[in-house]
Amino acid sequence: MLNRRNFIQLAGLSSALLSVKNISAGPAVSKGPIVLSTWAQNMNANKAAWEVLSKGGKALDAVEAGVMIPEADPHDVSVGYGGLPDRDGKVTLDACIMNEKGQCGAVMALEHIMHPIQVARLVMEQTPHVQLVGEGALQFALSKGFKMENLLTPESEKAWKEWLKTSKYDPLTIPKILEKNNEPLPYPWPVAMLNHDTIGMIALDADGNLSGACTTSGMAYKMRGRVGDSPIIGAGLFVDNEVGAAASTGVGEEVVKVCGSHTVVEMMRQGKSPEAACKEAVRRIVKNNGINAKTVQVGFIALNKKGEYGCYSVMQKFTMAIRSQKKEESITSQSWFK
Ligand code: SD4
Repeated sequence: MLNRRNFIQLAGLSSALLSVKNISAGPAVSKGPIVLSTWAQNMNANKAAWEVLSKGGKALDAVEAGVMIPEADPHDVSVGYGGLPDRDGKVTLDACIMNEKGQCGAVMALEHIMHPIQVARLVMEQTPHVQLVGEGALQFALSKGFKMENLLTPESEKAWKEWLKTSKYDPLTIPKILEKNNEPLPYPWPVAMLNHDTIGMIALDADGNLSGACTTSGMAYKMRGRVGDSPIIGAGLFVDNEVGAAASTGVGEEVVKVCGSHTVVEMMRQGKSPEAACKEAVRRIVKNNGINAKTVQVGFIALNKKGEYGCYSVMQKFTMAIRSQKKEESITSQSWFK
């Protein structure tokens, strides 16, 4: 299995190739189905989505199956099982899903359920609502036959107890660490690094339909009850089947403030390439944060109806995983701050 360092190195290589290609060939494009995910390590998740897409399956089923991989992976400390808890030691999950008809569902601050994305899909398909939160979301999940599980692994509990010694909530230290070490960080990663593995996945199927999913345990050691961008339609995820789809990762508060993924899709509607559309959302985040912008990491991924795709981030080292008929790779995003 590739470790994070290998992924990042691979990403660096691909990025060099891609940037050369982009100069002459315009936006990267895929003919036929394609799936994109935030972060290189989600190539595994793309693989599960590709199982569905390559057989002519629906983008909606593909993204659901795809994001269930990190949800069940105890080593992914930003999603589902093994996700780092809030400051009170509770693992609380945020997820949303959106289909080609503009239908969507979300759960926020859901506890004890391994696959929040499945619950989000049921909110979309079987309730008159779009969002269920906390206790109500849990009751709904249990009524649909989901089992309560302990999602706090011994490793994440240990990390939380270690964090309690200082209790300093500091999502903004990651970029500082990354800047200092111009190298991929060795495992085990510093806790601050662990805030950036949320999966946002968007896909185009063989019928030309788009769907997306986003799932996370949110920022590590957040306040109890805090909800980020990931389960918010228009922030962590947005799909408009006439235009394209987008998803985000990073400091959710900043994404919410600019309706990030919706902004990206609207920019594509106005004719921008996926990368340029992501860049415009990033520009607004940078503008909002003034001199502190360099301490905020946010990354966007985007895909349009033609199969063109791209990404862009505030800080360096954001990566995107791609799977299509021709490609299984990860690329490193262009970033506002070099
Ligand atoms: C949040 N956007 O809750 C998420 C955090 C994230 O990888 O992306 N983690 O704000």
